[in-house]
Amino acid sequence: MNPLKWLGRRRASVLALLAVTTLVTPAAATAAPDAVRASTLGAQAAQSGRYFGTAVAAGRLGDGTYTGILDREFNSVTPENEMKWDTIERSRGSFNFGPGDQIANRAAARGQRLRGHTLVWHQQLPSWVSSIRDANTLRGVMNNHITQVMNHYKGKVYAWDVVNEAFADGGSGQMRSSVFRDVLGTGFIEEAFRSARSADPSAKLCYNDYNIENWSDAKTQGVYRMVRDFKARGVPIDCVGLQSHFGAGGPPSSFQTTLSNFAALGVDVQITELDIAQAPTAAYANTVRACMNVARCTGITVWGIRDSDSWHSGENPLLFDRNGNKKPAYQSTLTALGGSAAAQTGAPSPRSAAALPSSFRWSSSGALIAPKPDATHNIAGIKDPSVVHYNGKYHVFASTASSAGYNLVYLSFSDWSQAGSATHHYLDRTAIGAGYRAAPQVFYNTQQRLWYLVYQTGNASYSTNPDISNPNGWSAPRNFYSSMPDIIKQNIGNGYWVDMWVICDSANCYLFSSDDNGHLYRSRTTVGQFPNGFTNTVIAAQDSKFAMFEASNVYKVQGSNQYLLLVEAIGSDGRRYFRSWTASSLAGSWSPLAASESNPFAKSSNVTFPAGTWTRDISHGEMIRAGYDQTLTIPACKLQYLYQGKDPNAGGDYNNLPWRLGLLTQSNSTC
Ligand code: 9MR
Repeated sequence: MNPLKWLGRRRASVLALLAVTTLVTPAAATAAPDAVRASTLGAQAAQSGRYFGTAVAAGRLGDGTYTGILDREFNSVTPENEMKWDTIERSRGSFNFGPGDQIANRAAARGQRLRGHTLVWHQQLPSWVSSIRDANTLRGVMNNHITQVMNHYKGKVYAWDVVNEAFADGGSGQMRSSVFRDVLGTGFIEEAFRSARSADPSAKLCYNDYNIENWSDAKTQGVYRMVRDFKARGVPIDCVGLQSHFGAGGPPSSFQTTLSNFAALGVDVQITELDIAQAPTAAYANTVRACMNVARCTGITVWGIRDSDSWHSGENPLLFDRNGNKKPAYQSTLTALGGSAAAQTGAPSPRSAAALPSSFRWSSSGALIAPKPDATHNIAGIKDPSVVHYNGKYHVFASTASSAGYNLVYLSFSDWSQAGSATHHYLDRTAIGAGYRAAPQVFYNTQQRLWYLVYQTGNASYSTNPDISNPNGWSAPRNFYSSMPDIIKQNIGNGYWVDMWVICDSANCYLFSSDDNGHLYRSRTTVGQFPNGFTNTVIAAQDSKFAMFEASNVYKVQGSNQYLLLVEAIGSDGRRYFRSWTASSLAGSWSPLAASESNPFAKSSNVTFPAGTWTRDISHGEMIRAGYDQTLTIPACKLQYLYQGKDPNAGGDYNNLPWRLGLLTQSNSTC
C-alpha cells in the first residue's frame, strides 16, 4: 500500500535515477531457475510458454474416458470437423454454430485455448460453394463466411487456420486447383487473410498445410515464398501451421530447419495436426524437440486423443491407446517437453507436481467486505488484506484508511457469504496501538508456536499472539530493523518503504519490501534467529517505478519446488494490476510468468465480474493459502486471491478512496 504523503519525503539518490528495466538478482544473477517438472502435457508445455493441444470431436464429449484425458492433459483444443464450412454454412447464409459452440464453450470453461479450424478449404466444402463460377459471387461468399464465423467466435479463438491446404503436392510449388484458385485466382489467399484481420483483429491468422515439414520440398518452398511475400507486402499473417501427419519414420531431418526458417520470416509456427504411424517414441520426441528448439514454435496439437479417435486409427498413431492408457510415446513426448521422467507408462500420472500456468483468468466476486465505521473510527477504505484459513475460519487482517491515517482491523468468518456481516475489531484498541500501522501479513511460526502479524509503521514491524482468534492478544509493535537498510536509502528516491513480507524455507526467513520506486528488497535471517538478525539486504528484483510498484507477495507453490512472486504495478490506464514471476528458491532469480500488461497475473482485462464490474483496479491483496505457517504455501490449482478494488469513478484524496475487498477465483485452472 502506498500511504502517499504519510511517510514524508525520502532522500533521492543517484542510483534511483538510473533507468532500470530488467529484473536482476545481484546475489544470484547467473543462477537459472530449476525447471519445474509437471506430470501432464499441457502443464509441462506451459512451463516454456507453449500449449499442448488435441483435436476434439463433439460427438465424443459424452465419453468420460475421453473427456478425462482431454481435461487432464491438454490446454488447447482444435475442433476436428465442427468449424468446417460443410458444418457451419451447409446452405448459403444459414449458419449452424451448434457443434462448434459445444467445443468452444467447453474449452472456455476449462481455460483451454481454442484453435479455429478452418475457414477456407477446398474439402468439406458444400457443393453450393464449389459450383460457383462467378468471381464476384464467390468473393462475396468467401468473405461473408470468414466474417460471420470469426465474428461469432470473436474473443474465443486464439488462432484461426484461415486458409487450409491451398498448395499442390509434388514438384510444382504452386497452388493447387480449387474453386477458390480457379475462380478468384491465386490472390484469394491474400483476400481471405485481409478479411480475417478486419473481422477479428485480435486472433492470430495462420496458413495451415501438410507436407511442408521437409525444407527442400517444392511445396514447402512454395508456402515459404508466399509467407515471405505476405510479410514483405504487409498482408496480415501471424502463423504457419505445419500439420505434421508423419509416417513411422517421424519428422524429416530438416524439420527444425523448416520451423526456424518460417519463424525467421516473423511468424509463429505451430505443429497443428501431429500424428505418427505406430507412434514410435523417438519420432514423437524428435518432433517435440524440434519445436522446443525454436522460440517461435508456440504449440503442438495432436490430431486426436486415443488411437481409436484417429482419422487413421489403423495406424495407432496417437499418444493414448484405445483404453485411454498412456503409450510409450506419451512418456517420450512429456520428457521432450521437459517434463518428469518419473511418470509411469500406462499408469495414471501423479498430480502432485502440478505447476502454475503461464497465463491466468479469474472470476471476481462482488465487493465482499466494506468498512464498518463506528463512533471513533470514521473509515473510508478497507485495504491490504492478509488472510489465513485456520480452525474452520477465515481470519482476515486489513488496513483501515481515512483522512486521519492508517491502522489495522481484524475479522473472522467461516464462509465468504458471511464476510460482509463479520464484526470488525479495530486493532488500535489493542497493544498494537494507535498511529501509523498498515499492510498486515499474518502467519503462524511453527517453531515458536506463535502467530506473527507483520506490518509497516515507517519501519518494518511485527506483533505476536498465541491465539489468532483473540484480537486483544497481540503484543506491542517491535521493529525488524534498527533503521532503514542503507541499500534502501540509496535507491528509494521519492518513494515510500512499504509492504513488508516474511516467508521462510526450512533454513532461512526472508523479509521482502517495496519502495514505490521500482525495487523489491530482500533481507535474510535464519529460521532459528527469526525475528532477529535480518541483514544482507539486497535488491531482489527491479524494474521501472510503475512496473514494480508495491504490494509484493512471495509464496511457495505446493507440490513443486517453485516460488511465486507477485508485484502490483500501475498500468498504462492508471489502474492497478499484478505481475508474476517464479523462481526455484527464495533467493533465486525471478523469471517472468505472467508478467506483462497484455499477459498479466491479474488485471481487469483477465478478470470477469459475473456480479457486476465494481472495480477496474486489482490491487494489494493476498492468495488464499493451502496452509497457514511461515512457508506461505499456496495450492497450484484453483487459486483464489483476496484483493482490494474500488469504484472506478471514485477520486480525490488517496487516503479517502473507497477501497473494498473482493475475491478472485481462478477460472483457467487445468488441475
Ligand atoms: O480428422 C478429420 C476427419 O475426421 C475428417 O473426416 C477429414 C475430412 O477431410 O478431415 C480430417 O481432418 C483433416 C484436417 O481438417 C485437415 N488436415 C488433414 C486432416 C486429416 O485428414
